[in-house]
Amino acid sequence: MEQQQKKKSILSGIQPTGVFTLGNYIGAVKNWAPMQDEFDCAYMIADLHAITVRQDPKVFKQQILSCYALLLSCGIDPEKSIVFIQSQNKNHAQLSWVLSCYTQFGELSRMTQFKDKSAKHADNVNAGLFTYPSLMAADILLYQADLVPVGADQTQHLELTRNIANRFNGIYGNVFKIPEGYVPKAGAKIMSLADPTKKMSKSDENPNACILILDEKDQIIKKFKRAVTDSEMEVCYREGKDGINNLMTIYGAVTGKSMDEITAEFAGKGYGDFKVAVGEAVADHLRPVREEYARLMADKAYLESCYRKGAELSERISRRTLEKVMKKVGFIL
Ligand code: ATP
Ligand code: LTN
Repeated sequence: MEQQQKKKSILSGIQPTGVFTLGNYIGAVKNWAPMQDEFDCAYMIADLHAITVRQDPKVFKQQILSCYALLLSCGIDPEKSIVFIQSQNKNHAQLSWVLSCYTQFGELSRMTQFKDKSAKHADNVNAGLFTYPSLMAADILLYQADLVPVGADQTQHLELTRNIANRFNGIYGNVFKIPEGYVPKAGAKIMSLADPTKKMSKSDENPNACILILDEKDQIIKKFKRAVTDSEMEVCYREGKDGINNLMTIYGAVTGKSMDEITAEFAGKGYGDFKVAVGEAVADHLRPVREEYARLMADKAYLESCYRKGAELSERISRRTLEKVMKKVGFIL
């Protein structure tokens, strides 16, 4: 008899630091929904990670719920996947502590996200910001994830996760599955519309720098019209044309068109026409997300039932790994 193969497992997360940007969407969340049929998926709101930057309690609480609703609006189905809020499963914080004792100071010091964020928040370079990757390693390793779908900015954290897992396995035997990153070929790094050499980020102070996935159509078009490009006229993907390359990547991601097709479509047309077309395509693509979000936010009881179930399921699955780790290290269970 043919043996049934166990599905590969996936874990990924996103911080509830604001409405998702088009970067979060194209680089990460958009790719999560189609994986649900092929893999065993767990997706989480990384609220513990988010407090490495100071959050206002009232706003934060509201944002955690609204980001949870956004995940569902982007097609993550709580009937197919485990969709949970990180802080509601205490195993994450516990494994994170253990793993931080198997993570070297030197390794953490090399993380570019730590360097960037400590420069940006110079008045609050806290220990959590520094040990952030140990918590991320715990998130992933607790679920024995095979694949971790993320944007390009997270590959360094993933590499560190693999190193921590290998180090731990080297001492105690095969405890952790070694995860692979799953970074999209196109769109892994969507750039800021105001400065196309910088990544688009939720926490950018300039509202024109990023498209939020709940922005209205006219807002979206206005932001694209203002997007920084170059002084040439040709819509084509070429080194040095950061602004245009970024817009082409975005247009390709929401329409499925290749760079050659886009170049042909806009041959002889100016940047103005192209920018409006990108804005319209993005707004049309995001319309169902906006509509589903409004519907879900009007049904708080449903949302609560989903995250409660997610917390329970994630606790049950992750407990197995945590207990194994505790036993291996020598704790009394
Ligand atoms: P913050 O600005 O608060 O640091 P962020 O916008 O970088 O947040 P995260 O919650 O840290 O968002 O990231 C969620 C996911 O989105 C990660 O997989 C990350 O790699 C991806 N991502 C973030 N920004 C981009 C981007 N500009 N392009 C592609 N993927 C991105
Ligand atoms: N650090 C990630 C968010 C995150 C994550 C994870 C992603 C927290 N835990 C586990 C994948 C797997 C970020 O996007 N900044």
